[in-house]
Amino acid sequence: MTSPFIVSPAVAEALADGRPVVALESTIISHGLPRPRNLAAAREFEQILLSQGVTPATVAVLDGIPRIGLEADGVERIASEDMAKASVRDLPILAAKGISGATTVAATAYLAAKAGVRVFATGGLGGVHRGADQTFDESADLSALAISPVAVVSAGVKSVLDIPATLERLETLSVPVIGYRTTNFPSFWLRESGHTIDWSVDSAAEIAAVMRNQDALGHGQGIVVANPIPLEQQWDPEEHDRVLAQAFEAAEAAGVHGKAVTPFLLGYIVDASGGRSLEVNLDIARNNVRLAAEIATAWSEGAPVRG
Ligand code: PSU
Ligand code: MN
Repeated sequence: MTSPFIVSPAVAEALADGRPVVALESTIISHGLPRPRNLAAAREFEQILLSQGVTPATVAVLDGIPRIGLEADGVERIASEDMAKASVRDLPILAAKGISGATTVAATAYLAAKAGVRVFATGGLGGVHRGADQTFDESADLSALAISPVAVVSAGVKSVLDIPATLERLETLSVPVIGYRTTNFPSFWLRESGHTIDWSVDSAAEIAAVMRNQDALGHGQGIVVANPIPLEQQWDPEEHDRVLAQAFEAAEAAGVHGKAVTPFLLGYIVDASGGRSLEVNLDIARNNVRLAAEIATAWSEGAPVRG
């Protein structure tokens, strides 16, 4: 059988030469950012990597075929077409039907790892939803990281989710959670969620050393690298708290339940913040892309197993 996915020539050459590569997800472009800002953002994330000497590997499913690394037209397609949101379990279905999909953190991490790309930048991770004790709504991002050896740089999870439950599930799944220069797990728009994690690192090289030791131990999990947004770029905490409280009240008043709650809240938050949450969202993603580039560079330089 031929390969079930296509690695772009630029990514394949970089991997073969041992040069740094960073994977980028497409759901954030297709579903997480409004048009036309999303196309500009997709191009900008790739450009940031290139300017740091790193090959971008934006991941998406085009006409059924998972792609690790897109050409310019592929980037345009994820930004302009109405694509399915594709998690790991959707990949074989999209393949059989020959249709396109924007990959979530779960599917991006899974495909990146299969292709040998070991570092991935995103904005926020999916996690355990509030009320999951009733709905069982927990993102497959968590279970995918349990089987995908990729270091994922994110700014934690949005406070619309259940952050302590998300951290508990990552513990159960044996996925290391490492704060970049912090032990306070970030809550996406804010530097600190108030929930502490056990470990922090001070440098990209240290994360590469953790990856190497994880491999040496035969541990096939990913790593969550929690990278808080710089203080001067974070959303004003008072406005954040006020808008989130309003959003939860509005969801209650509108009688929104179950899986509809999160999209409702996120849509409400963007509108009620007058676009401010969106600008912070973009700064978060840029910041994560830059750190991922440093980690991929350290990884490609081949640090010794013991750091
Ligand atoms: N969190 C964000 N922005 C996003 C997502 C999560 O702050 O765009 C996207 C990511 O692609 C993530 C997905 O993988 O949502 C998780 O969706 P679900 O909860 O349906 O698994
Ligand atoms: Mn879900």
